[in-house]
Amino acid sequence: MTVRSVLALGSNLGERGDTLSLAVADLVDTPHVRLREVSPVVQTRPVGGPAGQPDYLNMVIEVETDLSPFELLAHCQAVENKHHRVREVRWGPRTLDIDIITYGDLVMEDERLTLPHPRASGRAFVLQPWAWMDSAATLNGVPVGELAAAAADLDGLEPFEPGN
Ligand code: PH2
Ligand code: MG
Ligand code: MG
Repeated sequence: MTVRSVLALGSNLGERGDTLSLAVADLVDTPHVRLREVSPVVQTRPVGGPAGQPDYLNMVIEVETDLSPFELLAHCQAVENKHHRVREVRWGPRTLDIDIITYGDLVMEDERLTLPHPRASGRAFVLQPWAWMDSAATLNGVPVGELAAAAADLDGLEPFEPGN
C-alpha cells in the first residue's frame, strides 16, 4: 500500500537553494519514496524564533511512499542530519528543516508527530507553494490557496529566482 504525503522544506543558513535541491534528491533516493510533485521555491521572512535571523527559502513536495508515518519521519530526520541540521533554539536558524504536512488523510496526535502538521494551516510559507504546486489541494477540508490568502506571513513571500 502506498500513501501520498506532502513534505515542507525550509532553509535559512548556508547555500539555501543547493541544500533544498540536494535534500529533495536525498528524500527520493530510496525505493520507498517516489517524487510526485515539486513546488516553486519561495523566499520568506522568518516566522517566530529569535529576531534578526536570515530569510528562508521554502518549498513543498508531494511524494508517494510505502513507509509508515514514523518511518517517513525518521527518513526526513536522517536527511536533515546529513545536511548538518543541529537542533538548538526552537524555530532558530537552520540549514534544513523537513516537516511532514500530510500523510494521506491520516489524523494523529503523538508527541513525536502530529498530522496534519498542527501549524501548517496558518503558514503561507507552506500553503502558498503548495497551492502553486497543486491548485486542488485542501487541508482540513479548506482549499490551501484560501488558507494561504488569509495567512499573516503571505506579505513577505516572493518567488525565488536563483542568482538574485
Ligand atoms: N520554519 C519554522 C519557523 N519559522 N519561517 C519561515 N519563513 N520558514 C520556515 O520554514 C520556518 C519559519 C519552524 O520550522
Ligand atoms: Mg518546521
Ligand atoms: Mg521540523
